[in-house]
Amino acid sequence: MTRNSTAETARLFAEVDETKRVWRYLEQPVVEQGRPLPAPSQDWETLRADYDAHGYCFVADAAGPDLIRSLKERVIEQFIGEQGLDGVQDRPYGTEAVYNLLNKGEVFSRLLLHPLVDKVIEHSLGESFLLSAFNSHSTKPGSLAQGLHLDQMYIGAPTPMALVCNAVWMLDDFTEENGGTRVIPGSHRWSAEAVAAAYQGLEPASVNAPGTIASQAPAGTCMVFDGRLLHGAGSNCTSDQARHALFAYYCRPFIRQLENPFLSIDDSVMMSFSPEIRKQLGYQSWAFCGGCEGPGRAPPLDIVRPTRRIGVMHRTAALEDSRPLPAMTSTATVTASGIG
Ligand SMILES: O=C(O)CCC(=O)C(=O)O
Repeated sequence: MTRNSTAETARLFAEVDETKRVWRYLEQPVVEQGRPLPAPSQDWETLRADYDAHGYCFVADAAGPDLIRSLKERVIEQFIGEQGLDGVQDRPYGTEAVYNLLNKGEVFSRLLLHPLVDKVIEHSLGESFLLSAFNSHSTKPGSLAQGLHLDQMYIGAPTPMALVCNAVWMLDDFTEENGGTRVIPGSHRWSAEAVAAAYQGLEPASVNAPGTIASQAPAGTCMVFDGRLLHGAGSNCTSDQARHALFAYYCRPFIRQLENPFLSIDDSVMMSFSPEIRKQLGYQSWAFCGGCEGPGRAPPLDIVRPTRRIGVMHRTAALEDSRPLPAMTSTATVTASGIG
């Protein structure tokens, strides 16, 4: 604290005051009993009431058809390029994942900073939330159901407010048949005992879990759900319809991000983002957390880092949509100038 100027100290204390606002989230929202299940909407009051009552809501037409087409092409191309590479998975239930999307095409960053989606996330997590990970999860014909789980299970204790939430960008229509994410509406407000009884973990399951329903909405919808909601990928019973989706996962600003953006995103890609995106990735401090050269001291947005050599990393980056995929067998060293 001694390093901070008076003005910085005043700002820090103002931010700590923000934590008092966080405690207000302990006052549970008034939940409308008997509210119908969520349907896609762009009306804020509808989204907020759906989210509070059921633990999720559908932002209608959050991305247009051209953008959805580009995202789907890029994610499929990247998945094919990464096959056989260490750390890239066909997941146990047969779904396909691509991680660290922001490093793999400018097109993915176009989904960030959506005003209505971010408004729901802020409602869930408070101000200054962070993007914790951005991955694709696609069910394939014949893929199994994923066990019922919570996205904040690693916290290890029930919480009276959401600590994380997920924004699911549907690149295909989500249906019962193609594995639309299964949810138990309202389970974000269940007791710890009720959650523990239904919790299955991440093991694949041959049937969809009892008590769940499929989230169903057209491609272009963004479903935002509370980190305490019991959910899992549904089994894909079709013979020919994959269900592609991008999962942007967010956390409160005092929680460690799932993917470390400072190590996994190439410097040149990071610097191509707007300051607002960089802030969501962690170029911000909040209260005493995330400071740089002193508790709570905000990192400069254009920070230049000292030369560093931290180890060998497999090349999985496709930095521009138009760039041909690199040979995926080569390795690269992370240095101050990015992937070399
Ligand atoms: O693919 C889905 O529908 C859900 C994915 C999920 O919850 C997970 O991977 O943890």
